[in-house]
Amino acid sequence: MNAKPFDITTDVAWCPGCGDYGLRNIMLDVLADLHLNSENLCFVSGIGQAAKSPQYYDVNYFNGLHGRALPAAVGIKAANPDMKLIVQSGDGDIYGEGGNHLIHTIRRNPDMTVIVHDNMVYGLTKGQASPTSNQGMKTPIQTAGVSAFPFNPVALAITMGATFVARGSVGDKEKTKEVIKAAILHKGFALVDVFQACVSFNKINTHKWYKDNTGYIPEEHQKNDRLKALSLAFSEEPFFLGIFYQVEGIKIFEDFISVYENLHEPLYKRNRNMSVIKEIMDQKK
Ligand SMILES: Cc1ncc(C[n+]2csc(CCOP(=O)(O)OP(=O)(O)O)c2C)c(N)n1
Ligand SMILES: [Mg+2]
Repeated sequence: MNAKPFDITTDVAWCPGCGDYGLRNIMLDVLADLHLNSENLCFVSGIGQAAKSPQYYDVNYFNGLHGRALPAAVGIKAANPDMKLIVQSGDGDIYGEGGNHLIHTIRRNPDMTVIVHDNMVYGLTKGQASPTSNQGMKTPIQTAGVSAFPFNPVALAITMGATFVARGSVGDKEKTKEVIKAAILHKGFALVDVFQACVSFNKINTHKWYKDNTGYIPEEHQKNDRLKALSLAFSEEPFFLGIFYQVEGIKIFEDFISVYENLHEPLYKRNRNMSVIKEIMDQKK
């Protein structure tokens, strides 16, 4: 018998010492503590080492194309608004290839939690720069050092109107667990950027680097103060951890879907009326 619900014994393709294990352990505790019903829970990811995470839990999941976790997640929400959705993927996947989807998914405020393994590198493809890589970092592709300045996911999410924005660090299991739990319980779009080391391909942002360069948001911070949240998001000394911004009671994506106005039954359960579909198609001939 497995020790924790949602745990499975399986071959894991991560390097020894990878921060992905730490986030996996955090997530197994979070899922157990929240007593989520596995039938109404779906994980979604894209491609990358981090994106393999859902394969290592005993859950329903959808593995999309690289960068395409969010459109798939929005589609699942539209077909079944009752589904609890957790997107878990990498910084390259969500902020790089999927960056445009992130911007526009935030604007819709779907009720889902997006957890990003932020190791500041493309791990799976062996160490190219990701959007969050430090300027100057040398990689097998960026041999003279990364010229672009880093993407700031927390500031972007606050600016776009995400209704919950936080950052955790795998190095602090207990506090990161609480942040992720709050994100999952939040109604609306929640982004949790999670700092973690890539021991094989990022020799700069090590476990020690994350420890030395992070600090918690002061307790007196009012989570609904958006401008203050934004100024905390710009800090790099330290990079703050905790909940930057949370606002409740904002209408969610699902509330705008007209087919649910008078009938709650999820679309996927409804019978298709083929004669109506045929009529529409015939009109287009
Ligand atoms: C369209 C497309 N472009 C590029 C790739 C190659 N590719 C696969 S994973 C990946 C980067 C993954 O980085 P990240 O999301 O940070 O995950 P990590 O491996 O670091 O956990 C890339 C570039 C791909 N699979 N598909
Ligand atoms: Mg990465």
